[in-house]
Amino acid sequence: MMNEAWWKKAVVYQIYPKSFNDTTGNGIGDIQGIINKLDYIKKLGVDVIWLTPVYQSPQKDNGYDISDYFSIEPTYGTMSDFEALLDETHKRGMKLIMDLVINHTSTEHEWFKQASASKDNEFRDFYIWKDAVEGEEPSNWQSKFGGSAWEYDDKTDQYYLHLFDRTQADLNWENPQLREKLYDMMRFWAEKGIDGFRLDVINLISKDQRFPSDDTGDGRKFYTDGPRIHEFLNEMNQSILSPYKLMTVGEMSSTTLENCVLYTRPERQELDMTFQFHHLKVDYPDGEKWTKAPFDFLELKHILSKWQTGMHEGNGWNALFWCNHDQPRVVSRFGDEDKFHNQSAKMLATTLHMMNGTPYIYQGEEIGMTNPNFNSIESYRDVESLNAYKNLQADGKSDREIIDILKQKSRDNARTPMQWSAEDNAGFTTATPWIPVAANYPEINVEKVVEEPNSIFTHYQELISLRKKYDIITYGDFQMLYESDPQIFAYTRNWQGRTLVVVSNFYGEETTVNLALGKAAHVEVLLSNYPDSIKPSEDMTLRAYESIVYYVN
Ligand code: TEU
Repeated sequence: MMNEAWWKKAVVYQIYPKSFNDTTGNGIGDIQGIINKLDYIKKLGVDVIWLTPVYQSPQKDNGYDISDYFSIEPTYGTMSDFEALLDETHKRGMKLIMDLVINHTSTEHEWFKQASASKDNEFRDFYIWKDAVEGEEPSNWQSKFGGSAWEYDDKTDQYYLHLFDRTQADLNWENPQLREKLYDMMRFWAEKGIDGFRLDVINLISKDQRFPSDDTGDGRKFYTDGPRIHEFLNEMNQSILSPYKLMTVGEMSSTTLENCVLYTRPERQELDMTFQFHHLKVDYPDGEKWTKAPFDFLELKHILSKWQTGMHEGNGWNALFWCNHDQPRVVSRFGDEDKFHNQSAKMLATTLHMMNGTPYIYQGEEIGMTNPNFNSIESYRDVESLNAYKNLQADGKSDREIIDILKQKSRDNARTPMQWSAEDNAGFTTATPWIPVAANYPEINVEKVVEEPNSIFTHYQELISLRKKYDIITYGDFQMLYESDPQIFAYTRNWQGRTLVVVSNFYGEETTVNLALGKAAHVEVLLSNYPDSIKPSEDMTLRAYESIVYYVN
């Protein structure tokens, strides 16, 4: 009998199909391309594949704008291609979870086409429609992609809500018929044999039904971790998630530790684990994403320590990640993509993977892919980034200033094609890719590193195998060390009398650390990103980005 919480020892690999591998020669990745690379993914040692949306979609938001939940976007392939992917994934002893976007649909979804046809249409109440207030938008809520969150529909003289792009209309979760339709759809995919779901911005589905204007912000306090969220998740769990034993990870926008404990405490039967983003906003001064700024290292440590201890003590469960399809490449953001590329990528991987939770590896992270550093707006594709470009121009920023901001913050940083080899277009496609390949692909690619003994890839393999071998990584507690040190990221994990000590130099300058472990019975170096790391001692020198895992038993 599979252990109920098998995912606590699992590692997940996230695939962004559009940029993974093109086999049809149209410059866009496809499902057959993923099938052709399953042996590579298996070699890494991961247990689960998270597939970002492949449902039919007009692709305004690269598939997070779904127009038909029951069919596959033809650009990616057919339903039989998907079924082959699922079968081939299972044959290799891996699981596959689907990305589920049920906070909103595309405005090209049949439900929305019906709903917007007339006020008395049977599907009208599947979405959120409001009259103008004093001739203006119903409230001052702002879209996360810029501008008002309300779009006027002149056919029926009402506004509809869209927390993201105007082509992504929010669903009305207050409507039980809508919820049942969504559960039926989830059952359709569960019956196909998928192993779980990643639930897109799932903590936004419950809105304050007064839809009041927010005189202190952009309205998010009236729909984030909303009034009925736990009720809805428990209902979904009872209807689908538990009956089909599906693994679930909820993407939680602007959430709190208290809520994530409630979302993931097993006895509450809501979700298995949650993504939160507070640690990925430490380079957003005053919460502002669209500005060029260094990251706040002490804040990063504080946040991660708070979530590690808080979720462990609350019996919740973290999804651990540095990057995904919405975030810049971690080696560019928190490491050194030039001089210490190899060491810093490994340091970041070790620092995250030895923590308490289920680690997620985003495609290309395992070979140290970097931001592409595009120099022209012509290279960008992301709807959020293109909106930001227009808004920053309107704010009077020069093109140079805006490009410098996009270089650091755009979601396209993670969406450049997977770098398979030094061949044209990094072996991703024989056509012109839908988005340019990063220029460093001849130096950073799978073919170059997959057999290299000291590569970033082999370091991830070793981290994954440590997680399988040592239960302390899964069940141990978490204690941050030297939390106020401006350079060192160090912590311990304790379990059943044993201790894991993880110490990293987060920067490129040497530093010293006092790691006197007292009369420890037996200390061994489990893993390091330097071949000759020494045993712990009083005034140890840590070299540039040196990161060591000690096991004390
Ligand atoms: O992301 C939620 C979200 O808010 C992200 O867009 C991200 O947090 C933001 O860009 C940071 O500035 C999910 C999906 O991951 C994203 O790709 C979709 O665009 C979004 O929801 C809407 O479905």
